[in-house]
Amino acid sequence: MTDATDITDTHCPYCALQCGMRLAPKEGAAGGSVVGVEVRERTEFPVNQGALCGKGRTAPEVLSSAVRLTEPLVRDEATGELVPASWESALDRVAAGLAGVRARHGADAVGVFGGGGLTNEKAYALGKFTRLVLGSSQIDYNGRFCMSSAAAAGTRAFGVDRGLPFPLADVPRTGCVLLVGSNLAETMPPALRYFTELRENGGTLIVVDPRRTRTAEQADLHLAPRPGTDLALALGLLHLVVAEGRVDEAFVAERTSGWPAARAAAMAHWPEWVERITGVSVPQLRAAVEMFCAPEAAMVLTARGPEQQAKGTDTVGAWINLCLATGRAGRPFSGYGCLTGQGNGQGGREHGQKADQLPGYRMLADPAAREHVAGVWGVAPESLPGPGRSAYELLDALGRDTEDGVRALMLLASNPVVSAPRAAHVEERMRALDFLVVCDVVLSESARLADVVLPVTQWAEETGTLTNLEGRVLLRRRAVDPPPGCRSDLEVLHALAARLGWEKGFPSDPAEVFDELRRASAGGKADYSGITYARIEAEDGVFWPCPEEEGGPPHPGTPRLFLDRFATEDGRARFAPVSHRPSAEEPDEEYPVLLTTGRVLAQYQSGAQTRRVAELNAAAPGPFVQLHPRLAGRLGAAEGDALAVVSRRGRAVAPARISTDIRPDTVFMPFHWPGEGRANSLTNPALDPTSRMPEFKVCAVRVELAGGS
Ligand SMILES: Nc1nc2c(c(=O)[nH]1)N[C@H]1C(S)=C(S)[C@@H](COP(=O)(O)OP(=O)(O)OC[C@H]3O[C@@H](n4cnc5c(=O)[nH]c(N)nc54)[C@H](O)[C@@H]3O)O[C@H]1N2
Ligand SMILES: Nc1nc2c(c(=O)[nH]1)N[C@H]1C(S)=C(S)[C@@H](COP(=O)(O)OP(=O)(O)OC[C@H]3O[C@@H](n4cnc5c(=O)[nH]c(N)nc54)[C@H](O)[C@@H]3O)O[C@H]1N2
Ligand code: SF4
Ligand SMILES: [Mo]
Repeated sequence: MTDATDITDTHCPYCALQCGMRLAPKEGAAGGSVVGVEVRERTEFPVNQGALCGKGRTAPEVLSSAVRLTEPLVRDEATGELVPASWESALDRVAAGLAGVRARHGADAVGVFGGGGLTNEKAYALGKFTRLVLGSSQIDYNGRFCMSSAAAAGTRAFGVDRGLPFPLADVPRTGCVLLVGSNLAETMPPALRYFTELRENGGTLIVVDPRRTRTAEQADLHLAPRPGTDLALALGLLHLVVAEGRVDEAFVAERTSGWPAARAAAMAHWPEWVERITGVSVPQLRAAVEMFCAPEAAMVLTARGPEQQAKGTDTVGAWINLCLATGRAGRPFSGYGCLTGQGNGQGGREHGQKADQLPGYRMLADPAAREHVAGVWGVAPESLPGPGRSAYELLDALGRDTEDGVRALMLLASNPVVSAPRAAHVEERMRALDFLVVCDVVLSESARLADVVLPVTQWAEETGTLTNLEGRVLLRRRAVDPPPGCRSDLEVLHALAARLGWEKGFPSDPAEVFDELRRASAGGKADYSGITYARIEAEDGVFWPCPEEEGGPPHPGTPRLFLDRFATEDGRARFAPVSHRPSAEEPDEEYPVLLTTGRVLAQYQSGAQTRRVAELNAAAPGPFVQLHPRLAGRLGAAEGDALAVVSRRGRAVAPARISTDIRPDTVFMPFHWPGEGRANSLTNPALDPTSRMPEFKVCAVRVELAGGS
């Protein structure tokens, strides 16, 4: 990396809050940092107002050549080792690898797996590359593991899916927030200020989480259901809303459809039954209903807790039903929102790397959508492949010796060896591939399995747009030069396209790609056509939809959705007639304990980036098993003892962390580490029938002393 010469305003590489930050040249080496750039506050950026968490503050350390890839690597056929190679020979090998598999097994034998951390430009180019250059339908991405259940439920209810339908700044102005399965004090720390401000304004916060987290500690009311029972909980609350006469009948009549069926379903779920299923007492249910219904406005926000379930779509639907029945949607300072996860978790799903989608949140199966996008791409609509497999199904099909097996994979911006459910199986499938190419900034656990590893540039070294959890499109600007051996993902796609016969159509300049993305998204649900880099910079981001207006003043963007009408055909929000069902795997004699998984403050995702930062490793050095003293007592386990957690998929070993902050019937493991303590060795790949989300948040396990401790 060469030193930054200017002060540049940009954004954090990590989560969906996309905190604004200022990068400046670092003066002298006295600070001991390994790179010549330092992070400064950017107080005028509205979302985080200068605040950053430790991950964002230390992000420049991952720019250092010391921890990253700086030259292509190819697998030496003789020794089996990854060895340095020139860009030209590495790219030739990738083109030959992909084309060879296609020639032998057909276009759908070549798969692509992307990531929600990719910029809009990259996600767009990747989807186009897969469908045109590879001619394959087999593309999906890690966002499927993230907010796909909320996306499916949001689309079903409102006709469009945007994380929050309002800016975060609306949170302190509502009366009550029901926060379901989000530990934002650890996963988006600067956002906590909005909830603190809410309470200072006299509003209330209800947190639903099986664990008493740092977020739950801030709540006026903490409900701690058994993992996997949020659907029953939401139905129980709706039952009480009806029984207590708190339905907003006028709102239901004017702005919704489907209430009778949803009402009937809720009435079949008695509070006493809900108490038995969830472990949340009837008085607590009543208290929650009172708190939620008393003020004039209220919000329900969900995150991965209720979403990463094999019934995540229905579960989110049930929470949306609660908003609709009480008139808490489509009105100022009221509504349902999903806290998205990755830096571009929102935009990453709008521009075509999802198996069933085309740019602008268009559906691949919709003839009009195909025609529009094919027009922008200059191809015949019939030449576009149809929808492909979802993320886990794609990973599960890798290396399969069948008609429809996927024999070659191009992997960008994800590390499934650590982060995919039933990870040992996924790792085995990846090893069985004929050809694997990985583009990454570091040698991740997944990159280690590749035939070719291409070292790419990252956040501060390149320009691109991202869409944060509010639907605000942001410009992350280049602040420093990349190491000479690295190329951007767009340059990689450009070079590969050229080798595979597409000299045109894959520019490596992000501004040029964005211009095409605008046209491709025009008229779609996520319409970006009125957004330009210049506008984003001038306005601290622009909220989609923002169509380009012919003549007249430019469209202002849409910070708040649904105030006049919902985005369904008839303008009404749709209730979902949902009923409770058990988790895919319930505890039994052999596997009597529930496992849930999630995050800790100092590590990010598979840890590929944050495990390379000393300060973060000191704060969160490794995996652990959080368990209640009562369960620990039964096992004879003391703090720090090595525990073996065993599920039908596999076994993981990590030290005990004993705490009354978790239910006695549940253990929690963070998923940031590979190896022996890998939580995903245990998780259940049971999929939600609609969103195809795996059940990361609940499976049955046995816990025992690992011995030798
Ligand atoms: N520090 C840090 N921050 C991150 C990330 C990271 O890896 N590290 N990743 C980013 C990304 S991509 C995402 S998606 C977000 C995720 O952000 P969050 O959703 O806040 O994170 P999780 O820890 O996965 O899950 C939240 C909570 O759900 C609870 N939970 C578990 N099972 C259930 C259940 O059945 N029902 C309910 N209601 N709750 C349950 C867990 O106890 C946990 O406290 O964070 C983003 N920010
Ligand atoms: N058990 C359990 N498992 C989970 C979850 C859970 O709650 N529990 N959560 C799931 C969720 S919500 C998510 S989002 C996934 C996330 O898990 P992953 O998909 O593995 O995400 P990351 O670890 O962020 O991987 C991103 C990779 O891309 C690289 N990278 C960074 N920037 C770029 C770039 O610009 N280009 C390219 N080519 N590469 C880049 C990074 O170095 C890293 O190796 O994990 C899922 N897995
Ligand atoms: S909260 Fe998210 S965006 Fe903000 S500094 Fe931390 S990781 Fe980066
Ligand atoms: Mo995520």
